[in-house]
Amino acid sequence: MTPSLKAQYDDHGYVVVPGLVPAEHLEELEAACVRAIARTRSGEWPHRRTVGRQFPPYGDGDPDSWGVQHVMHPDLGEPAFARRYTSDALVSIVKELLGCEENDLQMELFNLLINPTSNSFALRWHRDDVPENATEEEEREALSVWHHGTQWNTALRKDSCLYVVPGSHKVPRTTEQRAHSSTLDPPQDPLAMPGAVQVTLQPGETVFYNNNILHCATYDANQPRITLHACMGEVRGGPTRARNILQHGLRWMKEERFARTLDPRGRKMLERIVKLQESVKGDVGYSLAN
Ligand SMILES: O=C(O)CCC(=O)C(=O)O
Repeated sequence: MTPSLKAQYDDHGYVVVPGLVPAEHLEELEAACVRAIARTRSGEWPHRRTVGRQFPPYGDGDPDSWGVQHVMHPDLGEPAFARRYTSDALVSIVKELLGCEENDLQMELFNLLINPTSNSFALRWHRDDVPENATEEEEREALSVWHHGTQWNTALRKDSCLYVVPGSHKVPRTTEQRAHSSTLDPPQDPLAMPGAVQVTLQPGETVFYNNNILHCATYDANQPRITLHACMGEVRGGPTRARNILQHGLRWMKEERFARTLDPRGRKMLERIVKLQESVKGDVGYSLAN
């Protein structure tokens, strides 16, 4: 018997799911992506991941970009992204993977991962919310906390950028894995990491992953990439998700004009993240150093 998606996700820390973008949504999503990417590359859209910066804050030091941030932002004017985020297909799979109800879900990040145009770039091995200098004990402790959220990449073009170490979301790094991930530099050869696999997505496929799985990525300036990159959490996570999510700067979500772009399900999800933002006092800081 094939294990359920949730069993695969829980065991390996990731699972690939085909066919979550219905054909009737594909055309409008593609068109929205093409416009958003063009505005980012021209410098008109300021919310972007800049080449040379691996994690937030991304700054604006390099004109070349490897990501478009905040694609549901009302200033971008692309409602196809929010429609996608709150679609039945996506919400039902997130509920299954998290084992929660729709009323628990909170709206989080929705970005695009793209190829840089002039400089190939890479991200070092990391877990999104556990620093690489954590001791083995600190790592064990951080990984023992249930994550209350899932992250995903949906490829609109074939995408082989992401590498993961299956099962590493549950266990601290071995001494050898630690040696491969202790540096702030991206790896020369990601497959030299013990246990690493390359995740290849065909257009339309989605990989859902626990973002504390050990992962890295390489971005080839000559290989077109258009990949939706998002996460959704559940309210039970409370403050445990705050830094990981709010470090990306989500104050714009509180504007009434954003709520007006959403369907009723989206508005409810938005209310829950706004509540989280309001419960956090002071600066959340950043999960990882650049
Ligand atoms: O490019 C990817 O697929 C992974 C991105 C990533 O690791 C991150 O945003 O932390």
